[in-house]
Amino acid sequence: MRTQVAIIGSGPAGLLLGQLLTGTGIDNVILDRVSKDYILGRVRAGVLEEGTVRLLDEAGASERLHAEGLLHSGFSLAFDERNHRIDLAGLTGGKHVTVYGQTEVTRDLMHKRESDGARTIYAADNVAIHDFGLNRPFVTYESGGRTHRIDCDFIAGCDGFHGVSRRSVPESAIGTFERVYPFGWRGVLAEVPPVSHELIYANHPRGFALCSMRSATRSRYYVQCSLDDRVEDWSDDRFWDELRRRLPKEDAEALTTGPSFEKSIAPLRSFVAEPMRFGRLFLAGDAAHIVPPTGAKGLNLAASDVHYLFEGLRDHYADGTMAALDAYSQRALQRVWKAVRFSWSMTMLLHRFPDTGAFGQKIQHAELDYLVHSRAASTALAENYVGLPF
Ligand code: FAS
Ligand code: PHB
Repeated sequence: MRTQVAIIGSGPAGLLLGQLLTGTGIDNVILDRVSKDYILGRVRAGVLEEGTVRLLDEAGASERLHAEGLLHSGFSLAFDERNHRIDLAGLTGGKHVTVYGQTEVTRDLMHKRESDGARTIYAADNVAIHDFGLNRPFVTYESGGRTHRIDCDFIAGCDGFHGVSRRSVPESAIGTFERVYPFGWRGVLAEVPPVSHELIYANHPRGFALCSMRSATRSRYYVQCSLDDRVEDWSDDRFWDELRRRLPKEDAEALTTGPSFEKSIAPLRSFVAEPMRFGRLFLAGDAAHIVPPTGAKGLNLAASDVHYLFEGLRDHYADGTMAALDAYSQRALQRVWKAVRFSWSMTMLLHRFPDTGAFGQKIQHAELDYLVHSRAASTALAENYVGLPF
C-alpha cells in the first residue's frame, strides 16, 4: 500500500489531522493498535477551546458539537467555603469554552472519516516506523497473521504517551522534560444533573475536587486521590461523601448523587519531548507532551499541534515547500510550553502536596484571594484558560 501521510493513532490528534488532510485531497491512512469501540470506551477530556472548535468546523465534524455542546462563559474557584466566579467572556473580550466530551469529538471525527471513505486500520499489531530519517519512510504492521507495509512521504506520530513513534527516535536525538505529581484524579461519570451550570475547581485542605459535566443530565466529577488508591477502593458512597466535604456548603447540599457508570483513576504528569520533528516523522498530541488535566489543555494542545502540522503538509503538497514543516516543531513547542506552564501552575495552586502543610495552604489561599480580586490576575488566568492564540 502507498499513501502520502501515514498517521499512527486514531485518537483526537490522528483523526483531526486525517480529516483536515482528506478535506484538502491529501491521501492518508490511520493505523491504531486497538479497536474503534475500545477508543470510544475511553472517557477523557471535556473542555474545548474556541480554536479547537474552529478546527472541528474546518474538518466538517462539528454539527453535533454545536447542537449538544455547552457554551460556558465562566467557571468558579472554590476555597474558604466560597465560590469565586472567573468571568471568562468578560475578561477576554467575549471568548468562551465549549463543554463537550472527548469521546463525542472522537465519535464525530470517526463518523466523518467513514463517510468520506478514508482508510483506518484498527487492531494493527506491532506497528513499526522505518527510514523516517530518509525521504522514503514506511510503516509496517501485523494483521490477519501477515506483515503489511505502507510506503509514504511522511509519518504523523499521533499515538499518545505510550505509543511507538516517540520511542522509535534514538535517545541521542530527543530531549525530555518531566514532572510527575504525587497524586492522581479519581473520576466518575453519573447520570445526575450537574451541581452547577458551570465548572467548579475546588482547593480544600482535604485535597482538590472538580465539578464538571457532559450535559444537563450527565455529570463528571473528580477528587484528588493517592497514587496508591485503586478504583475498587472507592465506593460510590465514599466518592460522593469526599466530594461533598471538599465543596462549599451550598454546593455540597445541592449535589445530586447517584450510581456512577464510569470510574477511573488517572495519574498526573507534565511531560514534553523536544524536538517534535525527526526527518519525515512528526509527533503531535500526547505522543509529544502530557499536561495534568487541571488546565483542560491536553486535548486542545493536540488540536494546535495538528493545526501547525496540517499547514505544513498542505503547503508542501501545494507548492513543494518544506518551510512550514521545518518550522513545525518550534511553532508547536512555543504554544506547548505556555500550556504546560499554565497546567502546572493550576495544579500547584489547587492540590494538596505532601509538603503543602499549614504554611503552604496559607500561601495557596493568598494566591487564590489575590487571583479572584485582581482584574489583572483574573485576566491572565482567563486568557490562558480559554486558550492562547494558535
Ligand atoms: P490519545 O492517547 O488520545 O490517542 C492515541 C491513540 O494512539 C490511541 O487510540 C492508541 O490506541 C493509539 N496507539 C498507541 N500506541 C500505538 C501503537 N503502538 N500503534 C498504533 N496505535 C497506537 N485532557 C484534558 O484536556 N482534560 C482531561 O480531563 C483529560 N483527562 C485525561 C484522562 C486520562 C486517563 C488520560 C490518559 C488523558 C486525559 N487527558 C485529558 C488528555 C487527553 O485528553 C489527551 O490530551 C488526548 O487524548 C490527546 O489525544 P491524542 O494525542 O490523539 O492521544
Ligand atoms: C472534564 O470534564 O473531564 C474536565 C473538565 C475540565 C478539566 C479537566 C477535566 O480541567
